[in-house]
Amino acid sequence: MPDFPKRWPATNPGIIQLYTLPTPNGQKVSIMLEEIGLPYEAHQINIMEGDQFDEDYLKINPNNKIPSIIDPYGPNGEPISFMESGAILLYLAEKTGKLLPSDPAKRWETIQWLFFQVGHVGPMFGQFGHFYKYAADKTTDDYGMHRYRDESQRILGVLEKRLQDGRPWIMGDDLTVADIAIAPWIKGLDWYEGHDELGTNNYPLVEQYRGRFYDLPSVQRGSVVGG
Ligand SMILES: N[C@@H](CCC(=O)N[C@@H](CS)C(=O)NCC(=O)O)C(=O)O
Repeated sequence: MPDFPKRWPATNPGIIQLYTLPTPNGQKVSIMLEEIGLPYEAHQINIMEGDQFDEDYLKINPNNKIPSIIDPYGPNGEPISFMESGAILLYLAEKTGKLLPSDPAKRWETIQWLFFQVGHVGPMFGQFGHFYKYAADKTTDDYGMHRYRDESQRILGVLEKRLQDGRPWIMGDDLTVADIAIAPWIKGLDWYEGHDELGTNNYPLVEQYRGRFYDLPSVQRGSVVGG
């Protein structure tokens, strides 16, 4: 059995252990687990209280962030633990053969959109939220907020264009890890209360996409895990 962080003991050490909080990055993994139907046990890592710096937790997530997982039965039946939600989604998709197309071209296209979220959507929306809401009283200079607002708008435009042919999901008719990664970040914009500043009503297809995603029962269950 792997070394579980002592502060968060596993009740059922034979199933996947998830360390999380229902932020967009956290939701990505809990929604994935609900959608693919793998049994798991969730532990709340309260990043406002500094849980992410716990010495044992740093062994599975040296970057002190949520989410992380431990799979007691990883490759070759050996335990594996790791960080980075995009990597976790790919791992779980490969483990179960779900939410990642088997056709190579489609598979790589899906991975491309997953990386688009990891490299652009998350970091840019997150920085917009920081400057617009959380650090609004820390600077009188609008430069940072405007830079990340403009970049977030550009990204919303890319997604709007992708959905223009009427496809329900990023890859077409089938839900994939790309949606599991992207949609929680669209939903996450609510927290920043910056819809007017971003002009999100200029991206109606993205808004409908988000609604479609959060109507799924697996998403409703997964999006509150760790709260
Ligand atoms: N690229 C990482 C980002 C994870 C991340 O930024 N997590 C945030 C919450 S959404 C966090 O744990 N912050 C705690 C901290 O910065 O100390 C992933 O996708 O897993």
